[in-house]
Amino acid sequence: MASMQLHWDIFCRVVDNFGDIGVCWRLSRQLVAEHGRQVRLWVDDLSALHAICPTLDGKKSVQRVAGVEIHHWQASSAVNPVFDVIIEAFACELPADYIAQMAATQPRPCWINLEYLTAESWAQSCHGLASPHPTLPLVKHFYFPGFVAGTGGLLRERDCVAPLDTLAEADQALAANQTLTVSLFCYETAPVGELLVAFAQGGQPVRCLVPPGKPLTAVSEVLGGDGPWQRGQLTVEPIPFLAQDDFDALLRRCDLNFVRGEDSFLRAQWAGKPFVWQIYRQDDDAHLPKLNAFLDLYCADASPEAVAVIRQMFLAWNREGSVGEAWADFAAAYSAVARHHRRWLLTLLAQDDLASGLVKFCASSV
Ligand code: TRH
Repeated sequence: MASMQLHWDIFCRVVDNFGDIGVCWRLSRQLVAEHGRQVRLWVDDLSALHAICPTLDGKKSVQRVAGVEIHHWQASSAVNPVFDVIIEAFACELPADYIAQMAATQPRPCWINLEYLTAESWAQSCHGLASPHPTLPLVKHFYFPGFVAGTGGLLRERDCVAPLDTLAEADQALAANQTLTVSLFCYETAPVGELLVAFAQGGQPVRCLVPPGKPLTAVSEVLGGDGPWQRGQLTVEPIPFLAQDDFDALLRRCDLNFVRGEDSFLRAQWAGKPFVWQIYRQDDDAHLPKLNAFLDLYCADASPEAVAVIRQMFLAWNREGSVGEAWADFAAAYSAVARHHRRWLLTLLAQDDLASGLVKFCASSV
């Protein structure tokens, strides 16, 4: 069966937060469920996986969940035998003895470095590049997720996007001046205080759902105490940290999602509703070109009205402008933003998804 590359190893080191494991967990499950692959997922921090997959037993070094064989990856872990495809997520560095075993295996395994998602154009030129090992007869390939042709596509499971006509119906229902339900998943550096004031003073009731961790800490610092809170037009409700599939369902139910990082950023797009992204901050503002590259793509075919309010809101939420002004304009243009988002989804849905692209890429690169 080696010729169909049945066996896949995915290695993940949790740098911080949940995005690294969030991506690897989705990819692992999809390879099993939609591509019939057998997947071992090696993760160095089981508690991060447990948070997004509560059925996992955080004390077991090996276990199977959703058809994925999950291993607690420790310095002492014996990783063998060598599998057909090896995914090194986000340059997490494979164990040296495993690399030596890979070099001694025939046929040679397909070795992929799965990169972070970026809309910057260099991702296209770097996608698929080969990097020969300096001393061993091995080649690693760089696989770049992306929004456009020539990249590795986006993680998208079958049926993760609701039919677009049902999304349009929800948008019309909202136009009747109902309460706007908002999820707030952000870093502590977001201008949360400004946003809450803008919600409270806005022209429409807002129900804001806040998960634990950085988002709730930021909200508690502004409003005091543990909540729930009520201020003017705004009610704020703390919610539990959800299993990943339940989090996705929450994004689909909300009218607007504030998301962050990489994985929730993409999920909010699949949810089909207007969203606002807080990008993971980098030294020397290196995150800003990445944010602008996404805005350029996302807004390329938008109406002038939608372009202006989306840019203003995303930039303000990333501390490049006033959130109060941005929110008033964004809220007023909600329907135009929602319509634009559905058109954007149509263009994304025309792409091959990342897991399918990866399966094809690996088959063709050995
Ligand atoms: O947690 P993050 O901030 O992760 C980040 C980014 O991936 C960033 O690019 C990376 O460099 C950094 O980590 C190290 O945000 P992200 O990417 O949105 O991941 C959050 C994950 O948590 C996502 O898979 C959704 C999941 N989640 C749940 O499963 N349940 C929940 O209740 C919530 C709030 C999130």
